[in-house]
Amino acid sequence: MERTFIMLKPDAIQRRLTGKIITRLEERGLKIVAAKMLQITRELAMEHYQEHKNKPFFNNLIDYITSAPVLALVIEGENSIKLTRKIVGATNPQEADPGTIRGDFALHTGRNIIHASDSPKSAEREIKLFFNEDEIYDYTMPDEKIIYE
Ligand code: YYY
Ligand code: MG
Repeated sequence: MERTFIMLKPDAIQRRLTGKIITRLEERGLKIVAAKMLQITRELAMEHYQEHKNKPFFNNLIDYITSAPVLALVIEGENSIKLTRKIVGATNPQEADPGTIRGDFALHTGRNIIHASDSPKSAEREIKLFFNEDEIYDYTMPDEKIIYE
């Protein structure tokens, strides 16, 4: 089983979309193994988005992501990193397919409501940045034997 890092950004919380977004991940068969609401510090935001530090949108991105609380989650399931990126949709919501989270709920790249790790390396790094090992739960769901072949 693979773990990935998801974050519902401030606009997702402000627009009361938390339940709808989490439902999409759960209904697909993915499992929540950690969850935390927090208002990100500028320091953590800059660390999380370090790969973009020289991009023109970096300051706006940091302002936005630190502006109000977010919901950080660790999601587990087979191939969860790629699968979650597909469920989330393209970075620019105007290019995201209908049926994806961004394609159904967002309009602007700078307000694209959700983050999802893009590779195993980022997932590992981002999970560590937001969660201690003892905040991540190892448990089984009774329907796992039905969902997986
Ligand atoms: O991984 P993903 O969130 O889909 O996109 P990234 O290319 O990693 O960019 C991170 C984040 O930065 C994006 O979700 C919105 C913001 N951003 C932006 O505001 N303007 C851009 N041109 C590109 C990205
Ligand atoms: Mg990214």
